[in-house]
Amino acid sequence: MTVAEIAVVESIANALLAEFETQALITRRFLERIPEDRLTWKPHEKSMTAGQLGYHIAFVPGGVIRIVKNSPVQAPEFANFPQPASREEILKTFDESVAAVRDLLPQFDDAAMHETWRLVAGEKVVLAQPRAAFIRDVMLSHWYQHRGQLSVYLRLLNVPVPPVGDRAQTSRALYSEGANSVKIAEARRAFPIHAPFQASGRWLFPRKSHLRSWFRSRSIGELFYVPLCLATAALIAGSATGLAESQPWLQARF
Ligand code: NI
Repeated sequence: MTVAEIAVVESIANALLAEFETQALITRRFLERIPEDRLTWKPHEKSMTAGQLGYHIAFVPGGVIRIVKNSPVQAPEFANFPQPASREEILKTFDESVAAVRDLLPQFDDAAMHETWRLVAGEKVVLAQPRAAFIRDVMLSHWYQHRGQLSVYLRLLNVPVPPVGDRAQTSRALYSEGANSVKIAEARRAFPIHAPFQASGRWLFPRKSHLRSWFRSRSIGELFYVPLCLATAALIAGSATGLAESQPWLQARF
């Protein structure tokens, strides 16, 4: 089955989960870098503190997936941004969030995803949209917006901002968590055939870790393709340099 075919037959929940899994790995690296001693720092008086922002990012996926279970639901207190006491508290909340998404998201079939989900305040409907659209908007798009916000906080605090496109690490982590067809498709999409060179920024000698991830995310067919390319290059080089005349093994037989 090709990647395109997998995408076509994939349920809405699985497609959202595959994206979430990839992005959760990246997001955790951002949260891990929030300095423990700057949790109450904020860039502007109207801004959240670094701790509040980290906690919000950690809580959002689990909070969203729990709230969409039933419909209608009473609107929670949106302006409630708890101040965590430690980075550990943020990471623990984040891991609980990820576990909740993995557990609850696959329980929604496509019919449930198309159902109109309603948020109410008393009798008044404040939001009504397909369940999938709410998950997409608030669990993912809104989450990315806050991760971008956190990257500015980290920059202002002189903390190196983690890369969001470290494909080698993403691919490696997907594999270490056990491969299934969705994860393999994701890893291969995230880590194309030229990636070790591109990711390393070194076109002749890519980093070992990038090569390893590349190797793990290849199909058997692609693994045959590389020696075939090398052999073809040797044949062309052999005939171009005249080496083929003295080395019969370099003579192409078509
Ligand atoms: Ni928010």
